[in-house]
Amino acid sequence: MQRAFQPLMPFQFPVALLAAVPLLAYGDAQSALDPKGQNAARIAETSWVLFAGGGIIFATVMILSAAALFGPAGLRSAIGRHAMIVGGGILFPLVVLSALLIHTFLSASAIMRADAPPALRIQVAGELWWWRVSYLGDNGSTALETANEIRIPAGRPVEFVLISDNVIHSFWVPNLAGKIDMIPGHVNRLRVRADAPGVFRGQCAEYCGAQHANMAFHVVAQAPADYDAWFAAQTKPAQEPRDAVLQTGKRLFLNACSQCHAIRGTPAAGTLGPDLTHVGSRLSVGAGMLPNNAGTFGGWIAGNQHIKPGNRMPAFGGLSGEELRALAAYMESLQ
Ligand code: HEC
Ligand SMILES: [Cu+2]
Repeated sequence: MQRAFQPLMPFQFPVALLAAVPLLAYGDAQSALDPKGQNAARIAETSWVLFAGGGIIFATVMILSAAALFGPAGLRSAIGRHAMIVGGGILFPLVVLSALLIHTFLSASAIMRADAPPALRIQVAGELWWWRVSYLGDNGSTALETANEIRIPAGRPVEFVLISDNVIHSFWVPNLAGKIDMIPGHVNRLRVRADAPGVFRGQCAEYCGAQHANMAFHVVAQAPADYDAWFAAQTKPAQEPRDAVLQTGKRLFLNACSQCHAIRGTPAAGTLGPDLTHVGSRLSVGAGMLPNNAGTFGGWIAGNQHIKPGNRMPAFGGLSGEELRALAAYMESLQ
């Protein structure tokens, strides 16, 4: 009979263990066990309390079972007493589970409670398969739109306003907070405060279609003064092409790409894809998939359907090498 899962062969164990090593090494940029914000710290604490509680109970039950099976007759009859069954079987779980439940409720309500009005509201919309990021002004209108990267001032409370107009996504930056769904027709809010400057990776945590696993982003927490400087630079229109190659790139862009992408300061005003006004200043290309440089821009433009099959951008494989280089250089120049 065929079994769905064959047991691991002895030589496969070390291989499986080795495969887990990169996961551990990668752990700190995207790990719920390495909290870098208040909200995540509460969740990590709750996990450890539950883990320790479960561990102690498991060990106790195992020891009692061993004693009941193999212990001397006196011990075995002590374990079999009526009081032991009522105490260990009913009272103990009631008390311990209630205590753990209360602890969990208290930390959950501390996470939801807003201690101060947020310094900043950022709306994040789950798209297929990328993130539209809008910094909201005081009146709720968009002061700045960008994509796939969220910068926040460290030490300040930030509120994420999470929406979707397509399917359900889930917004998760494990180092900063718990995950929360982005539901069409519904607004969810998430409070986050990063303890210190740092770069954290976020990931869609609800299956949302073919490229769900490649729907990632970065949160960059900066010292407040650096954040203000970044924000001021981002609200400026795009840089004008400095030389002939970049001019060619811009012309090609306005012909082939502007129906889907916006670049402020040019006639390109499409909204179907990410805003590219300062795309060269971001950390990644393709929603966290590739590092950000001229080479990966070129690769993305010509081969994005190989890199991220099914995504909503057509591949431009028919461009000449020269055209592709000009477009990629133009993207890179948009700092
Ligand atoms: C039909 C609409 C459409 C057209 C036309 C289009 N794009 Fe895109 N583009 C998208 C979408 C949608 C994404 C997001 C894909 C994803 O990550 O799932 C995207 C992503 C990108 C990205 C990555 C942005 C980021 O933050 O990761 C770049 C760069 C880009 N496009 C450049 C171009 C260039 C250059 C052209 C013209 C040659 C072009 N696009 C034409 C829809 C389009
Ligand atoms: Cu998603």
